[in-house]
Amino acid sequence: EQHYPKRINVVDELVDRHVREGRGDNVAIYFEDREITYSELQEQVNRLGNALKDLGVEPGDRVVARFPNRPEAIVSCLAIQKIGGVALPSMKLLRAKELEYIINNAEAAAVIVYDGLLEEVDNALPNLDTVENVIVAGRNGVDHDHHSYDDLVDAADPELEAHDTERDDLALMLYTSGTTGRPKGAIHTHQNILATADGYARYCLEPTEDDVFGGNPPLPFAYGYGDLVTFPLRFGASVSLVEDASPGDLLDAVEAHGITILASIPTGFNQILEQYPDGPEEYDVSSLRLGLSAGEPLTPTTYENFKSAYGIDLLDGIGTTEMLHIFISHRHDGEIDPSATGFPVPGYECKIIDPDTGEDLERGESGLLAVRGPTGMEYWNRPDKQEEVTQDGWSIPGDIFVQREDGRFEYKSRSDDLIISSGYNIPGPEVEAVIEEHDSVSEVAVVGSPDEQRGEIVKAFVVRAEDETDEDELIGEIQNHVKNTLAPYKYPRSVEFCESLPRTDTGKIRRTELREQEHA
Ligand code: 3SK
Repeated sequence: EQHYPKRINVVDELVDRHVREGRGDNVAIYFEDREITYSELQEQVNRLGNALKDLGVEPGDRVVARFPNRPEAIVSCLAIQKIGGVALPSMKLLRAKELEYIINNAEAAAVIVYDGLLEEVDNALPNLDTVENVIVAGRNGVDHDHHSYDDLVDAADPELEAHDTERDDLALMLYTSGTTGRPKGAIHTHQNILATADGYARYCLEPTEDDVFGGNPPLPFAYGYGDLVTFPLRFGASVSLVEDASPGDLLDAVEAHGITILASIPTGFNQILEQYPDGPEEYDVSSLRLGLSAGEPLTPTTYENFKSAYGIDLLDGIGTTEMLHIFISHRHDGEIDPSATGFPVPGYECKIIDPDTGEDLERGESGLLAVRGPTGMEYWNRPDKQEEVTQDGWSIPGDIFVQREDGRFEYKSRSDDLIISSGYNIPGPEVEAVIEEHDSVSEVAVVGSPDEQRGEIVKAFVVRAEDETDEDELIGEIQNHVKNTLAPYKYPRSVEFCESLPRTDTGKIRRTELREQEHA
């Protein structure tokens, strides 16, 4: 359990403390060929924080930071938090209409945006009710009549004391991309942010000052915010940022910056494997000690293939935007069983409850996962949702899990990914993991498709790997492979080939879109 003093500012803990304690010359951020030390980071944060104050940004104000994975994204979030504001990082793929909804819902006072992403902000601007200042960063020569980030920072005072915030003051707001409905703002306090590092990172990864975190989850994704902002800075380590990371860019950064902990989602690791199946000959990746995977369940196939080609474990974990980071995982030095997600992260309790009655279930029985710990589900201005997502102080993220006899939690599906066919409960992701093992399959998503006789049947959308197998023959092979691996009723009665799968900004498969398409 973590105990934080009542008055604490997360930026004092993540940046100022390192400078005070003599680590100012350590590298905090690697980006392209630049190295930004903790002292330099502190100065940039201070200058931007003072500039925001001069513009009238007050403690408690929400401020949007809209950037690709660049150093200004980190500086902006930290500057906002240091003056007591609430950072609202925004996904770069969001369009004007989506931005408009989020910014108005959050009643944001200002927007800091990278010039390459300005267009959608400008398109939304006429409909933004509360935004008083737009600050534009970047040197791409984009014409605008907003404040210039560089000019503001150059003119501002480099000294700034962290605002005297309380541990329960809001510091971060992340909108859930959600697969249905309007996005909701998940809210997090100064101590929630620290708790992700002092729980999951400290116990499962054991980082030291010598670690270099890197990878490609976007910073506005809670998973990316933890892996690429909170964790490196909490431990006085470094982060390597890569904009728009292809497998080659990522491996190049591993070599150039000496990344030790590489974070991605399963698709990211599969893309690396596809391009460099036997490990890369042209890059030296010997610095790597661990890979982190979340966002989608990691299949044993990807785990094994990555381990044999790259020699490192991929630590799977489950978290949510609302819980801020991972609450079930293995530990880097534990016995990793890739067919399970792992154990509750220290500080969290997890249990399985009956979806209908809410009663606790026994080990071995699958049901809804309930979680309790130092972070919890809470939304901005949505007290109505609170009852839906919590029960007696437990958060209910909406996942079906089983706790095995050995204590490990094994993911089954989202509660809405359960396919019910002829009375059988079939978790789509379980079938996906098996289909993915077939050599001719590159990606797969499984959903329920309506059926007169069975209620629903299992349907697989398959992106083929490059090979010559005849389509009908391949369908038969996939079906037989599932029948031979799982209970035969789980086999996909329907298989459709497609060019690509629909995904959210964070790379999750939009099964809802496929499901709705089937039910239309
Ligand atoms: O999707 C996940 O597993 C996840 C992990 C960490 C933080 C946030 C999310 C959504």
